[in-house]
Amino acid sequence: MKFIHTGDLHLGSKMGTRLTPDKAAARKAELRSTFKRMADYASENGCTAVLLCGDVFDENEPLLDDKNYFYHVVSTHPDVYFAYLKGNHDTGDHFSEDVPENLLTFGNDWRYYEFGDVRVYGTELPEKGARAAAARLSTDSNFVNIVMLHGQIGSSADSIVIQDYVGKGIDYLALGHVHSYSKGQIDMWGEYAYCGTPEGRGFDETGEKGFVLVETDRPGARVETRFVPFAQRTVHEFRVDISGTASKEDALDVCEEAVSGAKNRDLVRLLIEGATRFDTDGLDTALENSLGGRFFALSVKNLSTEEPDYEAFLNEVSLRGEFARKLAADTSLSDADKKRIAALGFKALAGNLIEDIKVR
Ligand SMILES: [Mn+2]
Repeated sequence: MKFIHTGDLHLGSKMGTRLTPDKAAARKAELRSTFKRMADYASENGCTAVLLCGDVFDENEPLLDDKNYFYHVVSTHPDVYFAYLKGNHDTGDHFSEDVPENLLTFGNDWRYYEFGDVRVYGTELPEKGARAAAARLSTDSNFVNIVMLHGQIGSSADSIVIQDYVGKGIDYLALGHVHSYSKGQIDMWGEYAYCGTPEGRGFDETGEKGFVLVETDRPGARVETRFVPFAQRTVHEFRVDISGTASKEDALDVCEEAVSGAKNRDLVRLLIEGATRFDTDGLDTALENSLGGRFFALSVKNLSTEEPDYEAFLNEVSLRGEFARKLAADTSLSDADKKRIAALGFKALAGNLIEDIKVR
């Protein structure tokens, strides 16, 4: 038997962080269609159920439009069950008047659904005292036991404490809440996993996104799981250290090279770091101009600092040389201060300080 483990869809998410309104709207639509594609996948691959581990909607009172979309997908895939456990973003009682027959829901105490030799358990954990729920769970070893929960793994009374689930006969603990895929072992029988969001919603939700395919009738294993990449676009974050570059043009090349692995359709955030001997003003704009058209969205942040090598000018017969010599001779200044002062001083001498002052 096959199950799709997903969650944290956050349907209705604004997607507005650093995306233009039209791109945010496009991503909203993609998020929806990824849910539909997942339902199609379940149908086409003979999955018994889609396990929705919370935060299906982004808001407690989702827009009617998002609700309708969700129910439409559920009711147009009658051959698949949708087991919907609420998370911390969709706690409101927003099930429609006539819930489709294939939509299975959970409540404040443990409930299970039986599919042949598989039982799928779940409960919606309270914000306070989530740990108490673990003690009330009992499973039947005659069944393959899948448990659904939404919450943060931790050690406090309000979190999911994995230790509490040891020896409970769980074959697979399907978790929602953390937006990236990860897995671990409960005990010698069972494993747990966070499925992550099916689509990165902003520049902070980086990496490969998809769902977990859970198979229960594999030879030699009660449960076999694998992460299936399924997102339409991937969000990347690249950190590039330009300390070793000799010029702005050089740094531009290094940055362009750093993002070359991202696909054209992806969302890319580029963080430029390090200390240079040259002024990097305008590097972010230059990159936005040269790469902006290539990606679905690009965000460049220049966090590098300029540390001019004033000592290189000590012998220069010029105003700059005089300035460097004065700086070098000043014993009241630390090395770091001298570099900072040099950065401003060289800029002033080159006539570029006015703009800097204006900005501040
Ligand atoms: Mn979430």
